[in-house]
Amino acid sequence: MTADQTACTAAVLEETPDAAVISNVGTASYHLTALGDRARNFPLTGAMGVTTPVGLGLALATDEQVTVLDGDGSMLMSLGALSTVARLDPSNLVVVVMDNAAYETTGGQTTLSTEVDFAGVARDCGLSAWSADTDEAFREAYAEAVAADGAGVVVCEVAAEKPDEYPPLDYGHSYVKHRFRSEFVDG
Ligand SMILES: Cc1ncc(C[n+]2csc(CCOP(=O)(O)OP(=O)(O)O)c2C)c(N)n1
Ligand SMILES: [Mg+2]
Repeated sequence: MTADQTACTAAVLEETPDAAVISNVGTASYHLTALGDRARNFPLTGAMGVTTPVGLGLALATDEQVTVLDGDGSMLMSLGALSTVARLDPSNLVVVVMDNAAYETTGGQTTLSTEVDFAGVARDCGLSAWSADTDEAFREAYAEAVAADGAGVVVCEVAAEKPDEYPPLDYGHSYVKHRFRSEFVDG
């Protein structure tokens, strides 16, 4: 069974409407952007593998809710970041791993996520972790992770697909950066 990435991304925005949302390059950012423009969205448009580290840095710099929408390929690339998240353990950080078992953005090549228990790794690092493979289970797990003490990881098994339609990021990346930054520094 797999959850629907659009529905789960929408659930994040419904459960935590004011959250800063850092989304992985590609599919995760397409799903987020498809739900509308938001100054508190930070869609990464370059390197994969840094989504969770960027979210961790932000969570340490603000008391507000920070939610990462990572991909399985990106998470595999920086798996060690989970041990740093556990050590620093900001309770305003939730890392969601949208696990579609593929590098969907670059053509759907299979990843090794089927060999890796992300929730188990997160727990071994000392984090609270949840797994979900339906929209309802994801919403419940996400709400629990937000409410829990300490940082949390929610692994969501999703179908490998892009949203039907999503607006292009037709403004510059530096505009996104400055708009996002002003929310936390100047806002
Ligand atoms: C450091 C780096 N390596 C490779 C790429 C090319 N690339 C962009 S998205 C992507 C796939 C990402 O896979 P995953 O994190 O599982 O996200 P999905 O596309 O499945 O949502 C790749 C290989 C990149 N942008 N940056
Ligand atoms: Mg993937």
